[in-house]
Amino acid sequence: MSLTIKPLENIGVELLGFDICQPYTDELKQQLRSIWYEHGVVLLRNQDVTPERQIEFSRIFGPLEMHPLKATVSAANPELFEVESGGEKDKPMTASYKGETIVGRLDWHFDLHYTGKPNHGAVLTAVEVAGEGGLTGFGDLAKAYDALDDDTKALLEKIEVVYAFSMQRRHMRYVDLAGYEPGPYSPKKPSDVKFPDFPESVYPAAMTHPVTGAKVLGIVEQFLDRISTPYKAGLSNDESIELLERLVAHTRDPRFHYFHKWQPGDLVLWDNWRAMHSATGTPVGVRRRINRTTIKGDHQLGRVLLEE
Ligand SMILES: O=C(O)CCC(=O)C(=O)O
Ligand SMILES: [Fe+2]
Repeated sequence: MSLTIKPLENIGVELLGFDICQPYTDELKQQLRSIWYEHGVVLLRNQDVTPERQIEFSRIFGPLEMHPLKATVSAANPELFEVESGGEKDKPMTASYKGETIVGRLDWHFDLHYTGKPNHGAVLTAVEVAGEGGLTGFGDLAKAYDALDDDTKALLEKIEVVYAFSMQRRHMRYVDLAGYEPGPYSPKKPSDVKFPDFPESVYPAAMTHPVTGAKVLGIVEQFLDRISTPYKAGLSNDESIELLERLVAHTRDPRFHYFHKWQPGDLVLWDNWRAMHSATGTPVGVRRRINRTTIKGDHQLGRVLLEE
C-alpha cells in the first residue's frame, strides 16, 4: 500500500492510502514519522479505530504518556483520555462568549506547556461527532516563525517569555476577552478541579524543534504573561507588551491555521512541539466525544520558575 499526502487548507496534510488495521512494518513506521515531522498535523479519514488500535498507532511516534490530570482516563485503557461534552462534565467547562453559552472552548495552546516539558504530540479520534460546532483548530508555529521579518527574528533570539498557569480566563493577559463571562461553575483555582498548582514556566521566544531543528515561534496566547527581563533585549515594558500583542496577532493569522470539522472515522495526529491547537467548543447539550492518546515529551523545551 503506498502512502500519498494531500495538503489541508493552509497547513497540515491528509494522508491517503493508510489503513490503521494494516501491519506496521519498520519502513511504514519510519514513513509515518517523517510525514509527522515534515507537516506537523496529519489527518486520516475513514479509519476503523478501536482504543487498542489507537494506542498501537500512537506508539509509532514514541512512548505514551498517561495524562497527569487523570480525571477521565479510560479504565480499560489507561493510555486513553476521554474528552467528552454534552453531559455531566459540562458545568466547569461552560462560559459565555459574546452572549453565546459554549462548552469546551479552548484558546490556542500547547498541551502541558505549563510544565516546561510539553508532550511531543497527540492523537485524537472521533468517537461521537458533534451535531454543531466542536471543531479543533491547529496552528503551525514553524510556518508562523518563517513568515516573520528578519529584524523580528533577530530580536526573538534575545527574548524569553513567561507563562503563568491560571484557571481564570479573565486573568490571562493575551487571550481575547471581548464579550467573555465565566460561567457559574467556572473553576477559580486549580484545586476546584483537582489540578495541582503549576509554577510559572519560561520558554525561548524562538524555540528550536528538538528533532527537526526547525525554528518554532514560542508564543501561544493561553497563559502568556510577559517577556522576562525585557531590558536585556533593549525593550521598555510598553515595548515588550506591544511586541507580545503583535506576535499573538501574528499567530492568529488564518494563513497558519487549519480547523478540523470532525467526521466519524477521523484521526488527527499533531506535533505538539510545533503545532498549537484550540477548540471552538459546542452549544450546551450537544454531545461530542473524542478519544485522545498522548506521546510523551522527552525534551525540556522550557523551564519552570521555582519559588525559592
Ligand atoms: O476538544 C478538542 O477538540 C481538543 C481538546 C484539546 O485541547 C486536547 O485534547 O488537548
Ligand atoms: Fe489541548
